[in-house]
Amino acid sequence: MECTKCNENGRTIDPAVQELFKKAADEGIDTAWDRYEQQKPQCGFGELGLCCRNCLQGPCRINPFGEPKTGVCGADADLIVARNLLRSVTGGTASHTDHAYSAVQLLRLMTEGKAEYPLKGAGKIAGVAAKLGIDTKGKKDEEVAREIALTALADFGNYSDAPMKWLTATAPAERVDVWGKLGILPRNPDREIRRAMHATAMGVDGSPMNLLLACLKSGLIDGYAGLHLGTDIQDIIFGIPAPVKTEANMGVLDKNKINIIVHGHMPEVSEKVVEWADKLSAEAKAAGAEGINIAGICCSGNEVLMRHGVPLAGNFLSQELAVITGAVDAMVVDVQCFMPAITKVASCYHTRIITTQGIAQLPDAEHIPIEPEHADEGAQKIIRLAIEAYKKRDAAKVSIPRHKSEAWGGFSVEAIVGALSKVDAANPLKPLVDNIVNGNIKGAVGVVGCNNVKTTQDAFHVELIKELLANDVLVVATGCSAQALAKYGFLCPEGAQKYAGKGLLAVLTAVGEAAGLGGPLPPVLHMGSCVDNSRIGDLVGALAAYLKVPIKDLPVVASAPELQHEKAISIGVWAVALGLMTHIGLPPPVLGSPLVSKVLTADIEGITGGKFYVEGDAHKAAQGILAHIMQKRKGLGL
Ligand code: NFS
Ligand code: SF4
Repeated sequence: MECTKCNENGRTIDPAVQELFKKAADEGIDTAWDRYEQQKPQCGFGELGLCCRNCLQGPCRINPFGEPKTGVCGADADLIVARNLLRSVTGGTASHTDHAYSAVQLLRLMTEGKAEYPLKGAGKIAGVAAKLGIDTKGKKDEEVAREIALTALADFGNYSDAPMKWLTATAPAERVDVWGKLGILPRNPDREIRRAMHATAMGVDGSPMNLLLACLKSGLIDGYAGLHLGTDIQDIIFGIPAPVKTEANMGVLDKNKINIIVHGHMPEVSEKVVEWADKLSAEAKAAGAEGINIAGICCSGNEVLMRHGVPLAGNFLSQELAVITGAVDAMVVDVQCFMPAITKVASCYHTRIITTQGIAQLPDAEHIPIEPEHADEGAQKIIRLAIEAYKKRDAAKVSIPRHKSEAWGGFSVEAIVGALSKVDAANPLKPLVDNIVNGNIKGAVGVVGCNNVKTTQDAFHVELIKELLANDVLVVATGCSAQALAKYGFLCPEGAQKYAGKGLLAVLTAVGEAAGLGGPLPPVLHMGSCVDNSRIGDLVGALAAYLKVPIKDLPVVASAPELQHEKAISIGVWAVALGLMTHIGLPPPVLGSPLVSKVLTADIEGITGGKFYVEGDAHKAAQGILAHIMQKRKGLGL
């Protein structure tokens, strides 16, 4: 791995991306980093959250150093910041919830025989049904799956004041109680999202504190109607992930094959592309290629990595560079995190950009809908378009960096508990807890989230996790953070020897050997996409239940070092509501309100037990996280 210092302009530590920057410069192609330069200086009012455009009397801006102190309507800095924050959190929540809703609709159509997807996750059905109180006796899998889908849809149609069922059924009872007392238990997710938009409109909620409580509620919708519901339903449809070996970074692209990148978030798209790439490989060979190679970017990549070991081309900021290799024949996108710039970059090559969802189209892309009822037809069209594009590939423009690392994925809670049960079948969590108690493992960190052009790509993920692992902290990862760590060898067994402290290494080795891996577990366990942060929530909840303490008392911290998307903010709010200290590497636009900043980073700890911790330096963040872990250990008498 190259160090940050070898990267003079501070854009990325990824050697493959650095190599492709040179190619981009030679070919005169701009990337996100160039466009970021063109944006500088970015608006100070916006950065502090002090700009309001919620009515046509604005935009109004608050001067943090003087006048004006209010907008035309009298809204002050605290109110404007709180309103803007609620809109951001709710934007993230809407993204996750809409994604989850698509999965639910697919499952419903499957149980009506109307969708071209087989049910692959029968093993998940009983557990989810039990939590929801659905009787499974004498029923076929499809029947129970249908009841599960209808229960989810009932949450989305809930017109009563009862809280949404997915939350009360899957969140720890202690938390449901805390949230109930705060009056923030969400009812129907759609209705609450509507309420948040209404509350933030001109002349409605003027109380910053009330708006911050609404933020917490929005975070809970994200956690349960978005993440938890999404993961449960996707596991039922596509199967529960199990440990699988693959590779990560641009070197996974193959110049002799037709390269198709799946990018976005919806496994109903990426799964079909993977399926039909295999079925149509003869057509690829007839076109002169050695076969079809699928690689992932962002969470679509994570979904098929977790379930099929599909290799990873890169994370969020790598997306344009993947096209710049000249070796990508098609990039298939669905929703979220693909940059509109991608079609412009693709226009310099033979690469076809294919959109698949009605709500997510691009002017210069090919639109091939992937819908439950006709998914096979759509996927075949996509593969054939990629084959056609391949025939036009210009070999002179192809340059694939050789960099890649071995990476393991597939660590669902079921897989982790499965590995631990090889050590203690009767009591799988006992070995983990015993090692936390005896100090071999000091605590655990879930590292999640994006890349952000404002920080050196991957550097924060890597430096932070290196230091935590060396200090015997168990690390699980999702999203583009897991992808960052995958590229530098943190997700393979050899990484354990290299990065884990002595105590942690002993545990990883004992569990890995008991589970038949013939060596240690990887030092960072890849738990999936960002929606799969629900898996981390479940694991933490199970640990708390085992120890009979609230989550807030555990030596566990969440971190999103390079967060970018509104979704990362809404996940963070959910983590804080769960009771976790949540580190973020750069602040959301709230610093214009001393009140909001103080509530989020301090006062809220007295309410949920969690809080945000903002630290932009990797070493300082690691030290802050370790100090918090040691303090929580002390609280538990360890
Ligand atoms: Ni999460 Fe996954 Fe990546 Fe950030 Fe985007 S892909 S849902 S939002 S950028 S981690
Ligand atoms: Fe200005 Fe108030 Fe309108 Fe916002 S809602 S734009 S602060 S007048």
